[in-house]
Formats: sequence, structure tokens, C-alpha cells
Amino acid sequence: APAVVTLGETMALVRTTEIGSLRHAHGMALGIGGAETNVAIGLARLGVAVSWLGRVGDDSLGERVAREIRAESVQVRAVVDADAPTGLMVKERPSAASTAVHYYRAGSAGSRVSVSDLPDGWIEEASLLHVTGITPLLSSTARSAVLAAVERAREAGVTVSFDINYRSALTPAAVAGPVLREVAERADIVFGGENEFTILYPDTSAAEAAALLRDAGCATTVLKQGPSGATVFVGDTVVAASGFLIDAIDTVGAGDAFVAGYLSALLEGLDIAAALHRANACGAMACLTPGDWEAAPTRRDLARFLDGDADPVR
Ligand code: KDG
Repeated sequence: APAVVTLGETMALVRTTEIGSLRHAHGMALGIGGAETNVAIGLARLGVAVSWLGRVGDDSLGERVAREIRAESVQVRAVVDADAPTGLMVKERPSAASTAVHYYRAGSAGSRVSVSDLPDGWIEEASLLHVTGITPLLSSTARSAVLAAVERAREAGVTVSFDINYRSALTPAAVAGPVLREVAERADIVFGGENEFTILYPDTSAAEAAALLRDAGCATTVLKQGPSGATVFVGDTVVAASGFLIDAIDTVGAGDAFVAGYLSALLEGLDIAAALHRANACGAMACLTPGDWEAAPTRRDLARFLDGDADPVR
């Protein structure tokens, strides 16, 4: 059985192959992207057995999504929904230093994932369930599916990992906050950026949010700080680690690679400092190419990078 299971929407992803607005771009490259499969692929590259569940449309892009994830050694449980298309994400680079993402996913097959899609035993046989804050904001059935998955994991003693991953294009922060908090307070480990913790608990720093989460029963909070690294709050302990100095080409997906690195280390029983070191390296490496997950490292890539491909920020 897979050690990690995850569910969510994976979309077809088209991105411009040159710098400049979509208004004028000619070249487009086709791929796929979705926060949960980005994490799943990151884990698979690091040797973790992982399974992803989601809905795709009965269309070529849905086939593309399923086969691409499968090709990355992730077990795919794609429910084909004949009544809705596979969602689409369009990425442009208006300037060398900026990336913009546009969603064509309202009513998509992926957003229609529901409790009935969750197979018996799928969660119960895993060690860890990973979900993100994107899925519960897609639709009411998707939200129920996430909450049911989390409940089943808790009952079975399966660790619950949650990445807040707030997407303002989906829901305004004031509406999203309570929805995301409900999932976070049922998780064992929550990942997020400083601004994301403020969405869960308004006017609260990440350190204060970590204390509130701990009171709610969530043992570990991981604050992702991008190029500055990350900080873990567990009990009264705070462990911080600096990031890596790189020339970022595209930061989309860096947080997912970070999570994959962290969770892989957790499953191996490494300590927090070692987990953070790996997670920061994976996050940095994911920024080195334009895709959302393509640059997620294998163990060999990681070793090479840590051997001196990049210098730590001090
Ligand atoms: O974290 C990166 C993801 O956000 C991206 O791959 C696509 O899942 C996605 C989303 O909803 O933005």
C-alpha cells in the first residue's frame, strides 16, 4: 500500500514559452499542474510510494493528466467525470521577474470530487494523508471530500498533513479563513506562509498561529519563508533553517517541493533540522525550471545540489 495518499484537482497547464503578456505570446507549452500531484511527484522522486486521487474529464486533457502523473510513478486513481471538462491553468511571464496564473476551472471535473470517490481502505492503509487548502475551496462536494478524508485518517491513526496553499482567485480570504482553519485544526502538521496563517487567524503572527493550532491539537506548524528558509514550531521548540541562494526562474511549485522534501524526511524518521534542510533544498531546486513540478529532485539530484551546486544563504 502507498505510504502517502493525497487528493485534489490536477489541471492541464499551458504556459507561454517566451517572456511577454498573453496578449502577444505565440508559443505555448502544454503540461499539467496541481498542488497535490506536485507534492506526490516530489515524494515519488524521493522514493516514497504515493497515491493520488482526483477527477478528470472524459477528454484528452484528462488522459494527459492521468498518464503524466502515472509516468512519474505515482499511483493514480482518476475518476472520469463525463459531465465536466478537465480544468485548465494558463501561466504567463509578463516580465522576466514575474509569473501570473489564470484559472479556467470553475465547474471542472476536478472540482466535482466527492466523498463517494474515496475508496474503502485507501486512506486507512497509508501512513500519511496530505491535503491542501485549494481543494476545500473548489466546491462543497470537494470540501466534504477533504473533511471526510481527514476524519477517516484521524480515526485510523494516519498522520494528516495540510498545506494551507491559499489561492485568492478561488475565494476571498474572509470566507476562506474559517474553511481552511477547520481543516488545519484537524491536521497533525500544517504548512503555510506568514500571510496564510493570518488568513486562518486574523491579526496573528505565524508563531501565535502555531500556538493556537497546538491548542487545537495540531502538533507541528511549518512556516515556509521562501528564499529565507523555514521555521518549525513543535511544542515549545522552534527550529529555523536558512534557504539556498539560487537564481529562481519560476517559484510556482516551490512550496509543494518543499512539502515533499519535508514529508519524505518525516517518514524516514529524520530530525527536524535534517527535514528542513532537505525541504529547503527541494524548494530551491523546484524554482530552477519553468514547470510546477518538473524540477522536483530525485535523491541523486538532491545530493548533487547539496554537494555544492548552490551555496547556503548566511
Ligand atoms: O502550488 C502550485 C499549484 O498551485 C499549481 O501547480 C496549480 O494546484 C494548482 C493551483 O490550484 O493553483
